[in-house]
Amino acid sequence: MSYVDNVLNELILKNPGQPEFHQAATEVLNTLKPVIESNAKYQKSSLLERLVEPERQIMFRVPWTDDNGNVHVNRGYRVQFNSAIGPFKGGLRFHPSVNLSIIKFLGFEQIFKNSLTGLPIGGGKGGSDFDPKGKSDNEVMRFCQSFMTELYKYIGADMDVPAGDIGVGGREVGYMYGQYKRITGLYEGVLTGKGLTFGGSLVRTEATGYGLVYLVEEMLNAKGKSFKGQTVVISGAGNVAVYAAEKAVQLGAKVVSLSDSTGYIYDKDGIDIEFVKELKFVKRGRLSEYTKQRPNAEYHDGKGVWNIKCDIALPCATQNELDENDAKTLISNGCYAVGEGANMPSTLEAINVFLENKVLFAPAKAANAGGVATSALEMSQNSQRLSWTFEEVDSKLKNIMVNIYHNMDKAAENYNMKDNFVAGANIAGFVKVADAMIAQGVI
Ligand code: NDP
Ligand code: 2IT
Repeated sequence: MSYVDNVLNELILKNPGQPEFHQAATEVLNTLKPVIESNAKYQKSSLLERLVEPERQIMFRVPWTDDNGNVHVNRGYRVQFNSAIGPFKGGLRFHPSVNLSIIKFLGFEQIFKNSLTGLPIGGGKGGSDFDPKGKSDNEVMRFCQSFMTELYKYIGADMDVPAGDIGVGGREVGYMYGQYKRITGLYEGVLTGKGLTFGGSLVRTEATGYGLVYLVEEMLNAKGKSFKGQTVVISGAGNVAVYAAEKAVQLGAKVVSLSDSTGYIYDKDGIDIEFVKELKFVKRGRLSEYTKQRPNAEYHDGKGVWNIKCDIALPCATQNELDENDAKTLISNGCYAVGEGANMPSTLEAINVFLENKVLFAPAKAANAGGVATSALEMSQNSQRLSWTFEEVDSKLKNIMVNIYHNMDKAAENYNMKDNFVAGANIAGFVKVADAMIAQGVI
């Protein structure tokens, strides 16, 4: 049995009941085989065994009181996966589905994604099974304060810098930042995605969606194509989905769908993005209300967004939202390019279908790295005690995404896997972290 297979078997035995973590590790380690097999130093230093074991995993009680005086208890997590190339960095997810498996898969992927940005950030992730849906602002604030009252012990501007993810946006980051500052007395860049009046960076809100479209545009350009005139299907209706839609439209595409966990909308004339922003980010409403504004659009309950005919698909909701059958349906409807805005949205089987059918496939670690890259730019601005202009941050973001595309393209080609960007991204992200770990000794 090969070294990689051995490590994967051990990982599955040692981490029972963590299917998402198994899935993420299987995808990465399998694509690393050619690198591992041609470089004895990795096996010799048990590099993979070290890489798949988080440096530290923190789980804690988060008690909070609702508006009626009832006490609730949620579970908080922070998995500090790898700090070889910089302080732990990665988002916090608040969603009822959060468990250790989900946080570990996200933290593991974050290592390679952060390495791909070219910036000095390690990998981590955290969150809670708290459900912000239907909670008042005061309830969300009390939850965030309780969460930070425990988490503050383990984070810091040069140690671990959390940010947003599903269910965590500007409001939640603001409440957590206030509590961190109150407890520690430190006014430091300990969180990113902050409000613009207290250390936040311009473009951070838009960064993941914009970055996704910048990277996919570069991938399309390399094949003599572009977003211009193309029909785009997007899933999700949150931070990533909405700003991906906005940038795709700016580049001349027509975006005909968005979705949430209850259903999806199809607007053949092109989604009214300003209306969706107001509906989702200000009123915190549901997508089903979209047809009130646009009576000619359709709202459908349930899944099914991948049945809509398109040229380009951008899954931007959540893990495993696009399976093998969805991949086949997309291809039979003429879809030739996919860019993953969400983390691990495609199942392993779906990825294989895309690769076998020569679909241009930009994997999450590369395609959605613009959010965390801009977070790292926010950290730089905080250290400098300066704020850069929108144009300055946006042009840095674009540059980073273009470089990521070319680095993953080159890495795939170097190992005779041209256009397999899954392998290219994993290899390019891995080598830098692995070599830093070796240089730093047995850590
Ligand atoms: P938001 O909370 O802003 O939006 C999430 C969207 O996805 C909502 O429309 C939500 O619908 C939908 N969704 C969430 N969970 C499910 C589910 N189980 N089934 C179906 N739909 C679901 O999160 P983001 O936009 O920030 O995150 C979306 C994805 O992008 C995630 O995978 C995240 O990890 C990834 N990502 C985010 C980055 C960021 O900077 N924010 C950076 C890189 C990746 P509903 O409202 O009904 O729950
Ligand atoms: O998955 C991700 O990269 C994020 N949720 C963003 C993390 C960050 O630190 O900005």
